[in-house]
Amino acid sequence: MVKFADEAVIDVASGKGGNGCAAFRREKYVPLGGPAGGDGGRGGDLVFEIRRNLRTLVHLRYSHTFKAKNGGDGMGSKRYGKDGEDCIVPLPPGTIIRDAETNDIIHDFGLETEGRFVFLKGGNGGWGNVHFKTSVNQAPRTALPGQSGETRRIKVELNIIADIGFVGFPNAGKSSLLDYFTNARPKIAPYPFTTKIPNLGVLRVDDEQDIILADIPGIIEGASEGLGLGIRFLKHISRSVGLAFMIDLSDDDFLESYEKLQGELANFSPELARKNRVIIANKLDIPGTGERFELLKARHPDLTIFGISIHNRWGLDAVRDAFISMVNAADVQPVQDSPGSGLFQATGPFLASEQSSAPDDFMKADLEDVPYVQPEEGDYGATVSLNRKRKGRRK
Ligand SMILES: Nc1nc2c(ncn2[C@@H]2O[C@H](COP(=O)(O)OP(=O)(O)OP(=O)(O)O)[C@@H](O)[C@H]2O)c(=O)[nH]1
Ligand SMILES: [Mg+2]
Repeated sequence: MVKFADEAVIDVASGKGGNGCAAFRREKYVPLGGPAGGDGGRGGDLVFEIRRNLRTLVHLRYSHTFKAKNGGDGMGSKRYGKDGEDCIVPLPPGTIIRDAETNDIIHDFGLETEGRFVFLKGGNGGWGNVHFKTSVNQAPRTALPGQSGETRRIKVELNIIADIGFVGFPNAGKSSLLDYFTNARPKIAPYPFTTKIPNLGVLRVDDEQDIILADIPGIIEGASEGLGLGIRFLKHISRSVGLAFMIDLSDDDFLESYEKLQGELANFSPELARKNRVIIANKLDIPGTGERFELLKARHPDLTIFGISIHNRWGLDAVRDAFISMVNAADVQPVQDSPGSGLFQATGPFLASEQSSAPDDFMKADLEDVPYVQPEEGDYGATVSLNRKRKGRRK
């Protein structure tokens, strides 16, 4: 697992143009050779480059200043200064650039997965005295200085682009589901707020497609007012194409969970609250949860509800298929235009007998030796476990 930086303040600067030169041609047998001072070279640009294989801002954490090279000065014999080299700052997709002082968004790279963006142009080189020769002034001594470059302090912010974000109360089994579907190994434990920073994992569909799943810390009622770990982590799923609401059927609050979670989401962002979703009712292996599952379905007849047990591996293939359909549907139509909840029809009743039963020692595996990173005060990020690049989507 990698400690993950999702914000950095950096100073960026483009290069200064080189100075023009004031010089004269001095050559044997060429009297009054005239002005021969060359122009200064252009200063380098400060360029942002989106690289799809980058996932973090960790490369901005330790070097804070990025400066393009200055242009070279012009020289005699009409030699021009060299152009300054551009400075390229690599950024992961999903990066937002803000002004460090005002916090205004300067540029949002959104879903762009590659491309270059010239942020600060280098200064032009100054003219050498060859440009100033006129009929009345045949020996100009004027040459212009190079234009200075620009400097700015900016805040670079990363919004993880997950395809599906998990939302749920603490202890519902979100991390367990991520562990089941992906190569990520988040900490799983029978107490609330086990997950303190978001975890990402890749669900491998086939050679052409991967789906990125995001497990974020549990939210509780009042999270939007700062209770629990708050809802700041919701920003990490704000660009996902769909949400999976995880409901713990062994929790006595199971019937109201969905509305409460939805309320917290709406307080964070109405757009997030409108995203396509499925409900996943977990822990069906616990006695008495079957009836609760029926009650939950009756309460939300218009929503897709899957009953699963991660311990017993029940119902998980259907969830996987739903994730794939949700992502594929979003590739065809923009998320904003799609209907909020009507995309998926309710599934048939959960039939335990149809599911393969697997040894329930799953999840009891020793996860203790997985390194766990405690976020520092005021510093939050995510763990990422993305071993495959995404291909063929979101070009
Ligand atoms: N009986 C049963 N327990 C489960 C199942 N899935 C997960 N659990 C248990 O539920 C507890 C919480 O699981 P986590 O995956 O850590 O839950 P979480 O939603 O990530 O919790 P936070 O990180 O605290 O928000 C663990 O003790 C799991 O072993 C299941 O299908 N059946
Ligand atoms: Mg967790």
